[in-house]
Amino acid sequence: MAGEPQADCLFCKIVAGEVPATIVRESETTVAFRDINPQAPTHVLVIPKVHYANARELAAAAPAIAADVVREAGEVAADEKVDATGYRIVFNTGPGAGQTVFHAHAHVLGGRDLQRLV
Ligand code: IU
Repeated sequence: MAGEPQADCLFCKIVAGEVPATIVRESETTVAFRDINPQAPTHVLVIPKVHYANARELAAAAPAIAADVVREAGEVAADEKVDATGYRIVFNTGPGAGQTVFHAHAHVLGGRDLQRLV
């Protein structure tokens, strides 16, 4: 059921402590951990503890938790001291956008010159 842990979901397993991750922050509703394949000096994923396939489904079903994810992403940037120089929060949504893990997550990227995308 939507929102419930999925047996085949890697990020649900990280939330459950069944798969190791380098956790940098945790809140009642979110977990933030370092990406295993970092694309920038700071590359942290912020995920909701509840399972939704992407940011749109999360925001539709649990808008307060979607807001928690965005707030925690900003706190990660401050913790990592990239808030002054600038950072990017990315929600890849759908395979065509490069989404490979279908549990909503925000990438927090910083610590290098990030090219303007749009
Ligand atoms: P994407 O937006 O779905 O492509 O992001 C998934 C990210 O999850 C990607 O950057 C992976 O490097 C990252 N990741 C991870 O941090 N730990 C894992 O065990 C696996 C993927 I699998």
